[in-house]
Amino acid sequence: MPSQTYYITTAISYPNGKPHIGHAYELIATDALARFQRHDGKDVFFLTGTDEHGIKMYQTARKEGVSTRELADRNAAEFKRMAEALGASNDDFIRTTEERHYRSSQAIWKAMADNGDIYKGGYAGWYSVRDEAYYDEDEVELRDDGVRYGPQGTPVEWVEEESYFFRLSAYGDRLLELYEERPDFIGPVERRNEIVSFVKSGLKDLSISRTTFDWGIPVPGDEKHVMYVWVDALTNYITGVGYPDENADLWRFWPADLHVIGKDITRFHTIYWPAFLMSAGIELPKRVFGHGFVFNRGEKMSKSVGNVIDPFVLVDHYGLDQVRYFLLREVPFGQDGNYSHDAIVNRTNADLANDLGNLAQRSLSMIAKNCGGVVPQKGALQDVDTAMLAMADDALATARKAMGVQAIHQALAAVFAVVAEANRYFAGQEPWALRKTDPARMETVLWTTAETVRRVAILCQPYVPGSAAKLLDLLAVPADQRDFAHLADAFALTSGDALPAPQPVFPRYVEPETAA
Ligand code: ME8
Repeated sequence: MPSQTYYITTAISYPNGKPHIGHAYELIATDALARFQRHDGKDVFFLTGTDEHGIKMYQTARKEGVSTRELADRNAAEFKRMAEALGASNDDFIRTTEERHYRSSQAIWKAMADNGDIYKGGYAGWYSVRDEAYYDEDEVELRDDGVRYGPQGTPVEWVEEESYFFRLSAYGDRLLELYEERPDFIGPVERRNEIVSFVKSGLKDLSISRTTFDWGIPVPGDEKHVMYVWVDALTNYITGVGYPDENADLWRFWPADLHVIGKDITRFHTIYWPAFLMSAGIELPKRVFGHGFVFNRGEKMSKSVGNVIDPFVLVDHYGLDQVRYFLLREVPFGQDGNYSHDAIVNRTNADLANDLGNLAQRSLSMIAKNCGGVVPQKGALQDVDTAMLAMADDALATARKAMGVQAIHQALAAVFAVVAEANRYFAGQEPWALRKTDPARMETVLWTTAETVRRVAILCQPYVPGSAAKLLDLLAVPADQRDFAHLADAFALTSGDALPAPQPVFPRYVEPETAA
């Protein structure tokens, strides 16, 4: 039986600058969700990429005195490098300047036009270049500095030009029906409520082309116009799986199971995108999840404040899995969170080095010293042992449920509750004391501990893939027996199997010595 498909995407980032920690956060979280589904037996396709058109790109390039293409090439390369540095397991990386994407965007445009949803008119209204968004008069506020700002706090400018429009106003009722019939379409629930009330307040037709610059995808049949950047940006999700070729092998992944995005772009993904798809007669994605923002000690990061955190520096300094673990465990996914040195050091040392690292190191060292470097003999299990092992099984069920609603922090909490219990088990059973009094029981306790570490390591792979793989290597777990299906007793450690020499997997973070 072919396995069930699972298609997951991140937002595609504007390459008008280098990637920052917000981009890293989204990619790491989506990667954890993708890896989880793969280990859970699904046939996963994971897409990320860059959103290269629009006025923001055009203006930044002019400011920097380079061509828009050069700016896009330079920074898209940085985003690709970030995906590698973060250990992202994306199956493809799409750039909206690729030929395949021109074809796809023009095809969806034609499908919407054929459905009678596109007409030519004149636009006069407010536009935020930073958000690449149109705002209504009542969403714009004139502040003391004499500048008008949109609802996300970015400056807006007045725009008047000939434009094609999408008949968004005709989709209000169908969108409300969608949110009603499929309550899981938007997560978390706060985002859903915001969107429902926005749509209830009435939708206006949407300007979907521009004529004052040419950095975009030409409108089919009227090349004076380029498409509004969000029309082409959203279309990346279907380009990535072969649209408009619905016979493409990858098309089996559509509709997407999950679009992971930041909360600031929920409106585009839960109003415009489903309306475009309905118009073009394409199935809708199953769910859109708007995560929160990561701040630097409570402040919004911005280039002008100079507090932008470079993900490459972060990973070099703390280690990749330390950064991944921190971001996924510390911040409830869906809420805003803070980055700080103290918080990351605390998580690294308390959870990874002390709890999981020490458990593995102490049990494996004892095995190396006292059991001849092979998996210990498993004698008859006592209730404490079976309860310990069962807890790891229960953690899978909890994690699966949590990851299904993108509660990544809860999934991790369930796994680390097993680690905490395993530490209590190990301390309580005192295998070092049993060495003299009951060596057979010592071996059973060490076997149970090592087997718990195996289960925990399998469960940890989505979040800290490199370190989890090292742990599994130390337990000599074959590479093809590391999925969740292998948590079962049938794949448990076999007494007598040779083990490599134990090595520490999670180093403690030690403050670099302050200069004398
Ligand atoms: O919005 N914390 O691109 P983008 C968490 N091109 N997430 C953050 C963040 C922060 N501090 N800052 C940004 C775009 N993000 C469009 C998307 S999708 C068809 C087009 C998130 O480079 C942001 O919410 O501004 C978005 O999901 C992603 O990073 C890319 O942001």
